[in-house]
Amino acid sequence: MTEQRVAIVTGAAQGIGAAIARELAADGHKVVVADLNLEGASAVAQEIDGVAKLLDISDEAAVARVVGEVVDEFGRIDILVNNAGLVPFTPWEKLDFAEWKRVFDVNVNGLYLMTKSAGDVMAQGGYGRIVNIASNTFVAGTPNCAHYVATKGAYIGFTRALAGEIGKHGITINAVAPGIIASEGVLSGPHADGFDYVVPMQAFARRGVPSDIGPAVAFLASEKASWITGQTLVVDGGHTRN
Ligand code: NAD
Ligand code: 4PL
Repeated sequence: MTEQRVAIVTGAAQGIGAAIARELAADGHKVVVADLNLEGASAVAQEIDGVAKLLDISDEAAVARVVGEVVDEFGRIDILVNNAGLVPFTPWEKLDFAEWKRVFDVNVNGLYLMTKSAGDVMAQGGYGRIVNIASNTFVAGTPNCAHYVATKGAYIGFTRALAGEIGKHGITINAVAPGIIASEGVLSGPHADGFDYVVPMQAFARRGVPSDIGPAVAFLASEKASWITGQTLVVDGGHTRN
């Protein structure tokens, strides 16, 4: 059994984030389930003996407050999974500057705020595992969400760049790039039609589900992955091969 670690998973009230939270809890970690949706976060936290926190990752003061509360309660942060994000469906003709900025504010600015705040705590402890949830849309060039794909490219660039700066603190930072996954968010919107043309390109003829992503994240968040940093692992059932 490895040491119990303290993990924060953002956007963990549902979908891929909830599956990641369950996987980290199964590995024996204490998981902070952080989300805009406190009710959903509380349900997941209760199930895995974790802690729920109301959090908007794009709100600088809220991020500082939640990270401070976690440090007060547990004395450390070992694992950060930057999963929370907006998954819009916006054809280019409809993509105005307000929509562009809305998605960047959450996906990119939220990534910065969480990593800066929790990463500073990890640096003090001399150990850390950061896993950023990108997307295989960066590889596939998926249409109808150019702003979203641009933010996911930012995750991959940020992961590559920061790895070299925070290794000296014992921190690794990697990205996981899922393919289309039947999360609550995707199933409730027009991205759900994407399965019809993506599934035939995969190596396996079924829809990806959130529990297909959790194990890859948990591995990169484990002590075993100590020699892996700055990398992006595509987890998409073989949809793309890069
Ligand atoms: P989802 O929409 O089902 O769930 C997202 C969760 O994030 C929700 O609980 C929501 O409340 C929360 N959230 C949104 N904005 C937030 C904010 N500002 N602060 C805190 N929490 C916030 O999404 P999902 O499909 O599970 O996707 C999760 C992550 O996985 C996203 O980063 C997404 O880009 C990525 N991803 C999803 C897919 C897919 O096909 N579902 C594929 C590749 C990558
Ligand atoms: C292949 O990340 O990876 C749709 C919606 N299709 O959010 C994604 C694919 C979507 C994806 C994604």
